[in-house]
Amino acid sequence: MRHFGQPMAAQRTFYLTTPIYYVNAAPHLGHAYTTIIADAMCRYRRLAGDRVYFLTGTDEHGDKIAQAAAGAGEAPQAYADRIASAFRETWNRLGISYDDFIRTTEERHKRVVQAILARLYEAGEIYFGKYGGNYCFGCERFYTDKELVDGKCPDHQTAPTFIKEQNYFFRMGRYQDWLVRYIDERPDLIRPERYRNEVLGFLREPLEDLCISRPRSRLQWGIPLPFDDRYVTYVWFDALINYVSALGQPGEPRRETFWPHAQHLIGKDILKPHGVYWPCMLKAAGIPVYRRLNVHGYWSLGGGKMSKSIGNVVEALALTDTYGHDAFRYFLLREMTFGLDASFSEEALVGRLNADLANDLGNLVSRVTTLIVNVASGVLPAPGPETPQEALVGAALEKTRAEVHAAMEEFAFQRALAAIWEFIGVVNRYVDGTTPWVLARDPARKDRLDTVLYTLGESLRCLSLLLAAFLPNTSLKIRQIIGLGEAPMTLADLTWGKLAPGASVRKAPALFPRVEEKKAVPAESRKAGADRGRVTVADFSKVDLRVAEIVAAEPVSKSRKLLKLTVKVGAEQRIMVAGIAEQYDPAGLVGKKVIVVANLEPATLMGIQSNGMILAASEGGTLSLLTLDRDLPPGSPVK
Ligand code: ME8
Repeated sequence: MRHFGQPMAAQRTFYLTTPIYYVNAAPHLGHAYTTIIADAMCRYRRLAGDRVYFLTGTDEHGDKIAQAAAGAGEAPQAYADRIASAFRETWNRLGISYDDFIRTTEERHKRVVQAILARLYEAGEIYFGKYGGNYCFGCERFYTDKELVDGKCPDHQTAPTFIKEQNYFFRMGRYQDWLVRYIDERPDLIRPERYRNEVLGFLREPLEDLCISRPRSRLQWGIPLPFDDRYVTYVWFDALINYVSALGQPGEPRRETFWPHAQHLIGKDILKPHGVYWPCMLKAAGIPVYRRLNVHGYWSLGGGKMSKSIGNVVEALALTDTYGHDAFRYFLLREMTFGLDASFSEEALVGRLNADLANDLGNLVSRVTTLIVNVASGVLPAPGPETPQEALVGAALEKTRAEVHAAMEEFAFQRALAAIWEFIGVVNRYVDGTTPWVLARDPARKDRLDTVLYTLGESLRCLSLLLAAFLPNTSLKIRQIIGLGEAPMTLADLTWGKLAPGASVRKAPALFPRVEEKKAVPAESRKAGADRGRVTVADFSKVDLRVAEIVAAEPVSKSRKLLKLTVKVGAEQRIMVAGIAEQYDPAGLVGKKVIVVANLEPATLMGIQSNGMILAASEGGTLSLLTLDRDLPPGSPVK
């Protein structure tokens, strides 16, 4: 049976675009980032019930494409066809749910560009003139002296070329005052704030007219001007128009539906064309301005030890095949704060994979499904009476749902994921706190056990929905494990209690197998316990605290409280006996990283020699193991 809990919010129309990427280079990490976050956003909006159109594509005209084709010994069109297919194939492989892929060499695009040019020319918005200026071919635009840093383009670190020729110009300068006012009145037009300020900064300088053409004698590879076929249009005037040309001519249904509901997503490198040229072009052409420009920062390649092999951004993108598309997506979405720069390294990716995906999420799914299969034969029981413990999980879900929603309004993917991981933490603690494996031993507590198992199954259903936009493959796997398969879902189903009792639950294969770090054990940890051994109570600094990984855990026979744990501290393995059996399921402990006292005198407990002590906090009978909030190898010292 389907439930219709909450009324759907009014349907919104959402048109999201990525930049159209130049075909002079293979798809790389930077392109993948923009496209992946666009995909996550569109999936989220579709789940919210919005009418969504997601556009990406390729920018195929201009000097640098012509040069790249010549360098490859190919005709420009054949070259552009080949690279455009590489982009499309990459997005298909990564599961990008784009609705349309526009290429600037398509007729549908050229028609709209020429129509807009003709209209602007007739309206006197375009004139023929002479101009000399400093031109950066990397950016395909002129730079003012003020914008150059030490005489070089700040993005490409190359000296510009002085170009002086007769060309057509768009009277952009006319729109300066209008644009400043337009942005002033709309605090949300350009986000995050820093980029809005940057655009207003550009507009404090006099806005010059925009050169929009190249003589064909110098550049053949472009769209001919409808009013002078000795010229082709210059790259930005061609490229920016893709955002409307993909929707068709005015009057066509798609154009009428989705324009001006456009939100553009770009990297900070192309802020000026999108924040200044494009609104002026739209205004002059009598087309309403887009709704919002969302600007993200730049990835740089970090120099981690594992990453020696990553010399460039294309190799960085190849890691998506090594570690899986969902793990790669998770890293990009979680690691970069939208709007700021971030550093990419294989180590950081593996760290997040192990800590957040294998440990927090993967262990939760495997614990819960193993429990339901082992103690309820894989059939989700109907819940018995609820207690405050269940209410906490329900409240956490509500909070997460609201936080994800607020974060997604801001393109703050990192905040959305952090909120979802808080929910995962709440459910993991709920398992630890309710100890279902203990309840299962007592037939008199079956009602309580049923409530706990139902709560856990329902938590997985909610999690599959929360994760759907971000980790689509993982979300589907979880839904299959809890018997929901590919049944349609919407965010309106994110209310507690919708999973029908009786659902059949399967044991989950590991969603994210841990990746062994290839890193050498830090030198310091190899001498664990050796020369820091003289511990006195007064001299805390002599207590040798280390990160340790639990590799095996089993109950100690005849003891209610003790578990025998095998832990890895640096390169060595040790046995430690810990009084945590009433609070922790042995199977759920494997793979956890904990903090241990490594230089404690050995002690014998129930006949087992314990070589160290595992640290836990406790209050009112509740124990909580000390774990790491960021992954580090076993043996790492704690200071
Ligand atoms: O500029 N970090 O195309 P392009 C983050 N054709 N994002 C990055 C990145 C990095 N290191 N490197 C690239 C063009 N990007 C024009 C656009 S739009 C009408 C025309 C991403 O192939 C980011 O989205 O140089 C950036 O804006 C875009 O790729 C530039 O792609």
